Amino acid sequence: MRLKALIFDVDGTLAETEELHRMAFNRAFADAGISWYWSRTVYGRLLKVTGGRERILAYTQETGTPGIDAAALHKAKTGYYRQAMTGSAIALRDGVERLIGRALQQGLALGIATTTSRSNVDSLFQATLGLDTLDRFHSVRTGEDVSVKKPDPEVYRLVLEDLGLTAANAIAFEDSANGLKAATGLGIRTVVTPGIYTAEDDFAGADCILDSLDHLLTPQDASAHCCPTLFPANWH
Ligand code: XBP
Ligand code: MG
Repeated sequence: MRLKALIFDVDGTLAETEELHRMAFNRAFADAGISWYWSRTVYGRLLKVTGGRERILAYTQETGTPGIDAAALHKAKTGYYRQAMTGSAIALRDGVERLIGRALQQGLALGIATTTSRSNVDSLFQATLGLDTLDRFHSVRTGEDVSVKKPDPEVYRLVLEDLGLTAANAIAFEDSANGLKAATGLGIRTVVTPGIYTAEDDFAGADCILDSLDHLLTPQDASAHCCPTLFPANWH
């Protein structure tokens, strides 16, 4: 089936954002007078729970902490994340900008399928490619649009519906086992670029695992990395 769309996860795939998320969580805890601190080790484990509010709830249960208002804490965290993103020198992962440019050049549709909120997607684009680039995405679906977050495929289903396409027309880009499950749950072919927190995840079922999306942009590289069959011959 003809390739018509590329659908991107955000956190970990477009950019390594999880350290900013972690710092924002910790700042929200400190400001609320809660004595939690999520180290990298703890956060790496907690990332298996997708969604920031859900992650707070899971930790509340795990630690048996009384009196936690997960929704309020998560709202504060989102504010701190925006602030941190605004002042940060965050960079997109290798190959992301060129891949988006190539897709637009080739007339492919672009989608976003993420667990995070729309405001966090906006913050990242504001700090990197600009909101005008985000406007060129034909579908942006977030954790706020779904009743169940990844690994459930709902967010991908919404993006495909928006685009009026089937799974066979799209390729998804993910960095985590939860994201991979969400995309492949609908039969979408998936390229995985493992990130700092997901290197040890199980990526069985991925069509291609790359350390960088740069490899998709030159023919020799793509052949060497098992991707030539995913993209049309005129792709490079
Ligand atoms: C990433 C996540 C997100 C972020 C935090 O999942 O799980 O929850 O860690 O975002 P994916 P929020 O990359 O698979 O979409 O706090 O805004 O939920
Ligand atoms: Mg991700």
